[in-house]
Amino acid sequence: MNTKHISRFLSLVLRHKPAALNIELDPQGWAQLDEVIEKMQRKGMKVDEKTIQEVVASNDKQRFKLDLAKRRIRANQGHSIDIDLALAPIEPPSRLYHGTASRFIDSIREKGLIKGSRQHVHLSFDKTTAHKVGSRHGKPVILEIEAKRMFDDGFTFYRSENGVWLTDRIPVEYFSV
Ligand code: HQG
Repeated sequence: MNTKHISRFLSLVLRHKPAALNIELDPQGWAQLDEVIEKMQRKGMKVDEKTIQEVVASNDKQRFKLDLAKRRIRANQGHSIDIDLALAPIEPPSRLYHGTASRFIDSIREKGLIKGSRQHVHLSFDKTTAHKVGSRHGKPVILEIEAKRMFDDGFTFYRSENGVWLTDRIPVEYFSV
């Protein structure tokens, strides 16, 4: 099992489906590292503490975090299950970007950006990242969001440990034209 496969599997378990590994996450999304490793091994996956540490450290988007004692692991963002990352609200920059696919645009222009199955709408700090995010879904389109104006109007923003900006929804009036 290579690093990418392990990362994919951890994303599934830590963001969406802990039952796939027969584990439970605590309210902040942490899993016990020992238990994760043992249960992955039981499934025939060749992992140990060192492999997991390497996956966490080398992950292109820094998707995972180990706690200080390296006893627990969690995903930094992207959850569909109901956990509380306990992030502090923070003032966003003037503009943030959302990468999506052209086939969603009509619906987005009508309803605004909604979080769908995830816990937040995800925004990128720069256009390059937004472009990559959008490409995952099809022909990429980048929306520019007037984040600071939203913040001034009372919307709450968070930034995950790996630099993804998160908010609840984005009404259409905050898209810059
Ligand atoms: C779209 C990746 C129709 C939205 C990235 C997106 C991110 C609408 C899709 C993270 C809509 C949801 C999340 C509306 C939003 N009508 N479509 N009103 N509002 N959408 O995958 O933001 O690689 O749940 O534009 O880096 O693409 O997994 O969200 O296209 O941080 O670590 O509905 O996933 O990180 O798709 O990506 P997703 P996302 P990882």
